[in-house]
Amino acid sequence: MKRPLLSTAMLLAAAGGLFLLVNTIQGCRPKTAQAAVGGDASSRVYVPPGKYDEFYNFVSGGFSGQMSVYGLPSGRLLREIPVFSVDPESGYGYSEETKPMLMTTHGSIPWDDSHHVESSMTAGVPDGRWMFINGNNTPRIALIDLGTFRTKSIIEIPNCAGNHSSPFATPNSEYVISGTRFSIPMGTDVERDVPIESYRDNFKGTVSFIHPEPETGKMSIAFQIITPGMNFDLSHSGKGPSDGWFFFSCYNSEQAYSLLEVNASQRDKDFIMAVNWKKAEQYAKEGRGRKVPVKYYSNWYNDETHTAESTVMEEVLQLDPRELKDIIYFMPCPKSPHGCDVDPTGRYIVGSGKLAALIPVFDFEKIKAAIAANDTDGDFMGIPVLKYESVIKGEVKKPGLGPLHTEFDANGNAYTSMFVSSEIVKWSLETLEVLDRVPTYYSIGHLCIPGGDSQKPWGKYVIAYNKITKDRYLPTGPELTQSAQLFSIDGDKMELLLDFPTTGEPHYAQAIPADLVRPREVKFFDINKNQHPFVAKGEKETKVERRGNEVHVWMTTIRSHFTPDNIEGVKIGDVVYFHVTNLEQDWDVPHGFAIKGAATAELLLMPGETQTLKWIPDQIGVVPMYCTDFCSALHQEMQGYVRVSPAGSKVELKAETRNVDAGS
Ligand code: RUQ
Ligand code: CUA
Repeated sequence: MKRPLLSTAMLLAAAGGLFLLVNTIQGCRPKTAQAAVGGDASSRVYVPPGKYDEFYNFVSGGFSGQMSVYGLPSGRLLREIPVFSVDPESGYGYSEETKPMLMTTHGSIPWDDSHHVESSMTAGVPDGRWMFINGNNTPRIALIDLGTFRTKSIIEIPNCAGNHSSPFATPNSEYVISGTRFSIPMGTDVERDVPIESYRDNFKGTVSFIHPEPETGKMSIAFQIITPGMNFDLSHSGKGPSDGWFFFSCYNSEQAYSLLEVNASQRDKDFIMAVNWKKAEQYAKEGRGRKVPVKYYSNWYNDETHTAESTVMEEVLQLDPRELKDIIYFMPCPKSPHGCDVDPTGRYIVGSGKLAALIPVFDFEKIKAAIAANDTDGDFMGIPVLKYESVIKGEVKKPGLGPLHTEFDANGNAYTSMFVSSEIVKWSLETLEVLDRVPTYYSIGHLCIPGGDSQKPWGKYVIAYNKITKDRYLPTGPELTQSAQLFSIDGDKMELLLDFPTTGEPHYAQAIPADLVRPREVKFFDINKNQHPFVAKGEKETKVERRGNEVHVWMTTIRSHFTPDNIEGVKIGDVVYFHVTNLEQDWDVPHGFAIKGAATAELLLMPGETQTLKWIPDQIGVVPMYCTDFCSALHQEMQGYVRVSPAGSKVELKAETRNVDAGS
């Protein structure tokens, strides 16, 4: 009896000591999450039922190829927008109308690795009109219309491989850009079929300037600048005094083509590339480029025909900076820079060297002066390299380990994500002094402040997009959730308020006030403006028609029936196209369309919209179809049948909806 008592006392003493010890250790390590969250954190992110969030947060879905939309500060997931991915819920990428959106020179590519979300801007401020997002793997840029929260256009980028340095925008969305991550040999088949070890001689990079048409959102490539072979990583446009310029981080100035981990980490400094795009644009207009044959797709969704159109482009205009000597300059930047961020005033450019122990801040005034004075340190592959000392404002010393990305508030502060030391570091743009640091859980990649890469940061929050969640959530097997963290930046000290899970690995994001988006919101599509070639604008226009082995059904939905809902005369060997129009003209009344054995997706039809599901019947019998969206009290009655007969059957093709009089 005594022993246990003694043991308990000893245990208590030991536990007390351990507690003290742990507390002491925590003094010089990241605090625990509990210690870091203030008592009122929950009320500061709480959005009561029925109330709206203040900000939309548009977050890349990483390797899921989509973009997701959250409300802030609640962190509630509002929508996943399929972009480079197919979506069985809405039929995006599966319906006949949306298939062209995913067309590329490699055929239909229904997946990509999407990294960076960028706002369309007017006068350097996000305008709530569009979001852009890049596809890394099969180089593409997509434009999402914030009226419909749908992908409006996608352009493929030729002469590009790994479209990572993308799709950052100029202050009036004149251009969004694409910088190639991988340099590659370009040109004819013979010019491209070269030994990998001829990298230095044959491999080139490109940065492309893509113009989104303001009225339609259609995208085309205005011009493409050829660069020495290396890797472009990230970029941002100049603004204010540096408007007309674009800045790209470049690594692998070693021009390695194998084991880059080692071979591309040799030099102390790589580069930030400064591009005078106004000059380049002028040269392009003056015809000083070269039109080079190359195929690429530009896909655009027409909201009136409710159908995507693909245009195959045949050439691109290239500018060669070895001839047009004043369009690009290199600035040395330590070491393997990743993020390339421009402060709200447009004067300072921050390069974040993944392997650097400091953060260089470049001064655009000095860059201009260095260019004017030809203050160079020789050249790199024929491109002038400005002297580091001449273009630098200064360096942030000992910021942390593994700086990746920087965002800004409206008060002259910068916030840099530190991947290796897993923290956000706040520093002053004026003094370059570190002001505050806060741990992230864990290994932050990107970060985002509402408006934080524009001329008008709204501030309030910084959101960390983390690479590792480890022990933060209930485990879900080998794959743990991806996650973000919301911090308040209202005070001098950053304060952790909330963790929230994300879909796919989040990279960059944009957060903008909901008030900017809401005036353009589309509640439904006007059926009178529906120009779909197979629209039925009322039940009287529904019909069924055979064209060889194709059967076309003009079908309508309205609470709570399909017209027609009995179809006979379909035969094995037929290909059936259900062209379904939702006749509703009210907000939030979609209908679904599903048929047994459908191999791809359902259709989820918004009011006033027409979409087409292609169906190849493969079994004889009577096949049910039904509405998948609980649209009304009689939703479960919203159904129908298609009779499928053997090939060569004499059953006549007919379609009807029968009203059986209860009295008869
Ligand atoms: S990159 S961390 Cu595309 Cu920084 Cu994601
Ligand atoms: Cu229509 Cu359920």
